[in-house]
Amino acid sequence: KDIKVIGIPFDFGQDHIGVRLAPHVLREANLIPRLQNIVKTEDLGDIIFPFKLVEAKKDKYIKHSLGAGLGTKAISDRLEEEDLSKSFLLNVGGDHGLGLGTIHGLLSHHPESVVVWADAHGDINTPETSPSGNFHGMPLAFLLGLSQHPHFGWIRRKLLPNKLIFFGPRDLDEGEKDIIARHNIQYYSSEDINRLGAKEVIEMALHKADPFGICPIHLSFDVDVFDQMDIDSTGTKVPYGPKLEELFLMGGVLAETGRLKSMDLVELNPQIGDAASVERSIALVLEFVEATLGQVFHAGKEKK
Ligand code: DIR
Ligand code: MN
Ligand code: MN
Ligand code: MN
Repeated sequence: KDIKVIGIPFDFGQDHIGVRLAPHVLREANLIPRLQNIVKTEDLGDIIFPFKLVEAKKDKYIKHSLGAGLGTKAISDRLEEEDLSKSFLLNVGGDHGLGLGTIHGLLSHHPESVVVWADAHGDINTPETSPSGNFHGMPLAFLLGLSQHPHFGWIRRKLLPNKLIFFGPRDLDEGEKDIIARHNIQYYSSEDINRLGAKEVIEMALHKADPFGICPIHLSFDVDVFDQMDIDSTGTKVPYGPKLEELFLMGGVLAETGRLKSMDLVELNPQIGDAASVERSIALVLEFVEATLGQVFHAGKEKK
């Protein structure tokens, strides 16, 4: 078992280009050596998006729709061809729009995956319900097959709504609330988590999504799930997040299952905040990854 890290400087999902720098700054902050301390780690480099400049005009409903469509397809294709049978995959974004690509690609390896979407937001707007037109608020609508768009005609796999778990949302748009209710998607707000405890919440959620405890788990971690007091360097901060220790506990419980296979780390933007808060944000993100992956490999060792 080892770790593979791939940088995904995807920024078509929103308007702050700083998110594309996150893979670089995290490597500068010793992401790879810190993972090496846990287990053998291979850096696969970055996925390159060479078509940044081809899109000039804005789509009626999705900003940068051509970049978002081609970019997520490139991500999915890249992950599909990667040998992941013996590896934990860490996808370092980039904005959360990339989750369509990573999860679509991962579904080719593990079609029955459970996805834990840790986020202050729902990211399940359709182009019609989106108040912003930002694609990073829509990837789940495409993954669940609730949206069609010419630039996303390549999508051929679906995540089932009962395999999706929202952890920590507290800023949902009206259309998103409808979609979540209509599809009966498991939803645990930061209030639920602080009241019931992260361990209880995530164990209950996993049991409902996968009663036999056999499905691989993917964690799609938007750093804005942290309370805005804990993280400054991200584009859409929201107050009243889960406590820090509850989020670390969630990562730990997923790791302890022995089935956590992959993780997206998205929306860190080193162009937001002053130097000190950028440094603090990077440190927190690294600490979370290190703690969670440390437990993935620790738990694995004990089982063997
Ligand atoms: C909002 C914000 N729901 C939208 N979404 C964000 O634009 O669709 N997701 N910031 O991370
Ligand atoms: Mn913006
Ligand atoms: Mn998100
Ligand atoms: Mn978010």
